[in-house]
Amino acid sequence: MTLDAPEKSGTTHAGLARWVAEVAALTTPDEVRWVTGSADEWTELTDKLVAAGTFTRLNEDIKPNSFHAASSPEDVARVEERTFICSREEKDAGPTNNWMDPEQMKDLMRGLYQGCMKGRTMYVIPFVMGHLEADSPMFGVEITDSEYVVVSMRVMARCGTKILDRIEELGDAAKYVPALHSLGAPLADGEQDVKWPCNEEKYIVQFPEERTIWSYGSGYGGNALLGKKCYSLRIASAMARDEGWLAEHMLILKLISPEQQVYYVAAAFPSACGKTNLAMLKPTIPGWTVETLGDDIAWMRFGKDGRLYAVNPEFGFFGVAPGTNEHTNPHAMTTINKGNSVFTNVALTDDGDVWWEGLENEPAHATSWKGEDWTPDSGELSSHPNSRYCTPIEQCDILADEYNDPQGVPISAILFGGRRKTTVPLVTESRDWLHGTFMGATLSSETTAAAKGEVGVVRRDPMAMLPFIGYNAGDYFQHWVNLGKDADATKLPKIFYVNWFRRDQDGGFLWPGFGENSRVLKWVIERMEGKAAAVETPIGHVPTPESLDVEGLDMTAAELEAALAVDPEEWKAEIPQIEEWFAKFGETLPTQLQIELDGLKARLGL
Ligand code: GTP
Ligand code: SPV
Ligand code: MN
Repeated sequence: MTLDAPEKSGTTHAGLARWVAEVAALTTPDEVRWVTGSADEWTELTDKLVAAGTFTRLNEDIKPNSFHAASSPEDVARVEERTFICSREEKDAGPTNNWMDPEQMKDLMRGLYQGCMKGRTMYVIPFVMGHLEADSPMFGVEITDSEYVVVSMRVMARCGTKILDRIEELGDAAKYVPALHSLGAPLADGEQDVKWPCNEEKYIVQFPEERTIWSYGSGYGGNALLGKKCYSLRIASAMARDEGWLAEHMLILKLISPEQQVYYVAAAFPSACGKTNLAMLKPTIPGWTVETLGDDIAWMRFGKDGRLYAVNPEFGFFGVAPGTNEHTNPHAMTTINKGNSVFTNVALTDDGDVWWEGLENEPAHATSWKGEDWTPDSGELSSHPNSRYCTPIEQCDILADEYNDPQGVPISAILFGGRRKTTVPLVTESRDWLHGTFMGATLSSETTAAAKGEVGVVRRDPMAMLPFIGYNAGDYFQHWVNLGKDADATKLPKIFYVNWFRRDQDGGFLWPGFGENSRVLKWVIERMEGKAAAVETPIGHVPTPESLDVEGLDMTAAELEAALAVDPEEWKAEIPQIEEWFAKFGETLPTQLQIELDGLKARLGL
């Protein structure tokens, strides 16, 4: 889709015009600009960011039309403690979200927003998550005072005049999510701006009943690109509950077998746990091919044929940079090397390229994300562990054609997975939808640098959605249970639980991961086709060592056995943690999940 179109100085949509005027009156920017999505606008804004020192233009011969940015060291990740679900009643936010009364929150934030855009330009970004041609296009309008946000939004979502035109055509029938963002960094007359303006005080707030987002104080990714986590997961999950569909933190991939059979797989792993890598997997087993549909978010609705269809609402990848290289993710490398990308909090090399830990060709000298001299002997990371590339999805060389289909693709299998050093085997097949829902609801993972806070702590992260469920997580579990109850069981995706991150005694990964994960995908497909063997264990079906294709894999029989092992003692130790987790939900915990837990305990002899 080309988004070039003449600039608009306002809108004929009365409701939208009123909201923009109200926000401008409150925040007092110097100027209001309507984002068009044109190529000239991109050039103007990126030039402005270069002049401000926020962006460094990369070497045109290496990465054309691409930029390096370094954030304030205080603004490098999502801030879960500062994220709120402001439903009218506290119980509707549930035990896993921060909550405040919506009116109280608005009073507080109006105080913060008062005059907060002084000295800056206020940009109005009309956007749509998913396809403009969808039956009910999912519109949004983000107001922001950050050029970095405008540029990044243009990569991550379909934005601009074309979208506004459609909103105006639909008039009052156009439903859109108003999403207000400010850096919280007004400029006094003549005051020189800093490279990365933001505010120590941060609020990332969703009003699920009003379908509204207010964000303040951060310029970073998920806190500021409001179409992404705030809309497509937190607000959309509340819409999905009301309307009978699912908004999930999932990648979508297309898998083609040597027999040219096509399967679509969705997978939910917590932040920085391997979605982007699996989405662009380059299979190591002969004859199998993977194409990409999405790497972070899936919206799934039942089709007329009773199958669950998934759409990726995004337009770009906002991927973890460290660890990305020609071996782990060659297709991501091809995508970013085409240019038109923004790199945040990675190192800048002396020849005007970017570098990060794990990338090939380590430079002898670079400028670290902190702006300091860096050499391999510095003893410091050149890049923040949550540094990211922001790149257009249409540049992906293995993007599936179906990406452009507003109906989406029918999902055959859903994988849940997390980072666990112990206990959780490489892959486990659930018995049915309910058992799979139990696996998802009890999913656990070690925390990562994608959110502020301690890294490596095991926590429950249900369906990889802990920071993203826009309502009561107990009700969310019930929603999953209900969808399964109302569906034709033979058409539901089969649910599996994977763990690429199990360790041996020396702390090394037991499973080589990345392209080798194709072996697990093959087993998943063969299970569904009734072709692969499995052993029944208390937690579900796991592969027999012979049923997994390990041809050509450099792994001993003992290592494979360790990767697949289900140790009853480890699982017995897991039970009190699951009980403690479930106890949080009180009456909102679906009885079906309690029954699943009781069944697991019985099978473990407890
Ligand atoms: P978000 O964008 O934060 O939602 O994360 P994501 O789930 O897309 O994570 P991503 O694929 O970017 O992976 C994050 C980290 O996990 C990177 O450092 C990868 O190198 C590492 N990783 C991904 N897949 C594997 C794997 O199969 N094995 C191992 N050991 N590491 C992996
Ligand atoms: C995540 O944290 O899960 C991300 C990055 O995908 S962010 O957009 O910052 O949420
Ligand atoms: Mn994510």
